[in-house]
Parts: sequence; structure tokens; C-alpha cells
Amino acid sequence: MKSTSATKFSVLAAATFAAAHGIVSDIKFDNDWYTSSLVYQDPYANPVPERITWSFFGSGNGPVADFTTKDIVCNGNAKAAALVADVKAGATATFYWTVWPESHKGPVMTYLANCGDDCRTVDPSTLSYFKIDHAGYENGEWISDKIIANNNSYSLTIPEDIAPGNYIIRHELLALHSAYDELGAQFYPMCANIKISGSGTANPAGVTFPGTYKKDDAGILVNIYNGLTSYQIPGPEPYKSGSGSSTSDNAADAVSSSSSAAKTPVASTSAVEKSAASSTAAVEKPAASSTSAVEKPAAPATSAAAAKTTAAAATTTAAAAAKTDVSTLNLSQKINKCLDDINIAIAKAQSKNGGAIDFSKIEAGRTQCYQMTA
Ligand SMILES: *[C@@H]1O[C@H](CO)[C@@H](O)[C@H](O)[C@H]1NC(C)=O
Ligand SMILES: *[C@@H]1O[C@H](CO)[C@@H](O)[C@H](O)[C@H]1NC(C)=O
Ligand SMILES: [Cu+2]
Repeated sequence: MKSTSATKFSVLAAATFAAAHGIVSDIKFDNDWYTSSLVYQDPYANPVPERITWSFFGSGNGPVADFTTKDIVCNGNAKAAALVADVKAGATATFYWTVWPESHKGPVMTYLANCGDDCRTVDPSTLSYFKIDHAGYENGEWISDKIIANNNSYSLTIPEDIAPGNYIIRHELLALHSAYDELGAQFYPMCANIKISGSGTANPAGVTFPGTYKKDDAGILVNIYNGLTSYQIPGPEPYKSGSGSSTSDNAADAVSSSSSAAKTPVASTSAVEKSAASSTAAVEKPAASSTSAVEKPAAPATSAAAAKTTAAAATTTAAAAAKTDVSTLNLSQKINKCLDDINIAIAKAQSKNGGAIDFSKIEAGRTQCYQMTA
């Protein structure tokens, strides 16, 4: 980016801005709190804490590099969670994100997938996911802004009539600030193991990940800066309790595993080895010096010209400011832009290299973003 050569680095600034992108840090099911897998803390703890959420330590807090790959299921290089949360059908689930950038406008989506006997030993890309909740753009307001205003949290209801059993709950935010470009949509998924209790019988039909989100879906390849009046949330409509769907090949598993409810999370010795994403190849271009990503305007050229004429007004949000000269951005906006440029570079590199990414280099690039001082 333009300002890189003049950038000074400081360790202090890194501490201040290290949370510019968010992860889910806590989940509450009714009144039960669970700490989520903490990507910047858990790997350095001894022993590494066991969680109900699948970890994605190599992937940082950025978006999934390519949402058409297995990384879309439970985030990049996800490893099985050791614990399981007991959850009543009909419970309220609240997901607490550490922080969410105001520029990252988009929907929130949550799915369930029946795992059969044990979510800790499944390959989550083989499961069938039914959506239980989503929210996007209503009355001119993005749900992402409401989430920020609501303590960076989002609540939803586990459908009352879901059959008891072991499920992965898959929750995600989608940021659309770069979605005008193919693979520019930024998904931030996470998964947790839950054991649902209750007397329901519904086993709704689901969809698969990867596969459900296509590069050219209306809600995925979309320019949100161009007078958007409505927005189509990606994926299926959410299952609503009482709509009576009970067709699933997991029905037998769900019933057979429903009798052994535990009161506390259950530790597991087995781990699912997911081979897909452990890679050695580097991103084609070092992430922190991704100049080509910056050269591309943050919106198609036609609206960029319009933005120039209203440069003063355009600084009201980081996203709008990105359309104007980088020199008009303040420090936190520059850091956010630096992170987004890396994300775009990752997506481009991955679509060229067939999925191989060196995440240690990505993290080094992100660290440099956080260390910008002016
Ligand atoms: C806000 O979220 C944090 C977790 O990120 C939680 O500890 C705190 O209790 C929440 N505050 C309220 C008022 O819900
Ligand atoms: C940077 O600018 C944005 C948009 O005007 C503003 O919301 C934010 O508070 C500013 N941050 C700092 C650190 O000045
Ligand atoms: Cu971002």
C-alpha cells in the first residue's frame, strides 16, 4: 500500500490494535457460558485448553481465504473440539464476538448439523447443515451494525422441535465490503459441539459445505455501495420450529445417541486429523507488501469517481473512506485497510495456487498491519 514505505513500526501499537478483526470469544446457551477457542491465546497455553468450539489456530482472525474450499465449514484448518455443551431444544444461544469492524457490513447465519454418535470424530465437510437463523439487511440497516451496538453479540433460538442428539452448531458472519469482486466476500465461520436434549422429532433436510456458497450467488458477489435496496442472504431459508420437516438419514443416529445426556462437557482423547489445509507453499506475494490489492479501487470505477467529488462525506465510514485517497485515512482505518488488503491478496493467491497458503507468513503480515503508527 502507498503508505508502507513511510510506515514506522512499534510494538505498543500492536497491543492496541491486535483485535481489529473479531472471533467468537464466548457462547452462552440459556445461562451456561462457554469460553470459545481463542486463536491468539490457546495455542500458547500449557496445556492447551479444551473447548466446545473447533480451533483454527493457524488461520488467525481473518476471513476464510476461499469459501469454495473445505475451510468454509469450520474455518481454515479446523481441528475438532474436545468438549460438548449440553443444550436444551428451544434454548437461546448467544454468540459474543470480540470486536467487529464497522466497515464489515453483512449478514449473520447459523446452522445445525447432526453428527450421529460423536461430533468430535466426524469430518464436518461430510455433514448435512440446516439453517436455523439468519439476518441481513432490513430497513436500511445491516445486522452487523446491530451486532456491534449489542455488545458485539447475536442471539438466536435453537428450534424447539429439533430431535435430540449430537450436533455441530455452525455460526458465521459475512463481511461484504469487498464483495463486488469474485471471492471478495469474507466469511468468518466457527463451529461448536452441542448435545441437544428434548422431545422433538424434527430432522430437517440440509445443505453441504463446501458447495452451498457459490462465487456468483446474489448475496456473495454484490456491490453494497451502489444504492442497495434489498439483500439476499446466502444459503437456504432457516428451518422454523413446527414446520414439520423430519426427513433425514441421520434420524436413526439422532435417536440412538439421545439417551446419554451428560451434565458437564465431556473430554475426549480423539482428535480429527484434517489433512486438507496443512500446506508448505507460500502465498505468491508476501502478504504485507500486497501492492496490487491496493491498486484496485474499493468499488467499481464508476462509483469511485462519484466518491471523489464527495471526499469529505466519504470519510464517515472506513469502507467509504477506502474509496478515497489512503492519505485521508486515520490510523485505525489504515490498519483495517492493511488487513483487508492482505485478505484480498490471500484470496487471489489461493485461487491461483490451488489452495496452498503459508499461514505463518500471513500472520507476520497481519502483525505488520497492527504495528503501523502513522
Ligand atoms: C458483553 O460481552 C462480554 C463478552 O464479550 C460479556 O462478558 C459481557 O457480560 C457482555 N455484557 C453484557 C451487558 O451482556
Ligand atoms: C477513524 O475514523 C473513523 C471514521 O471517521 C472513526 O469512527 C474512528 O473513531 C477514527 N479512529 C481514530 C483512532 O481516530
Ligand atoms: Cu476485514
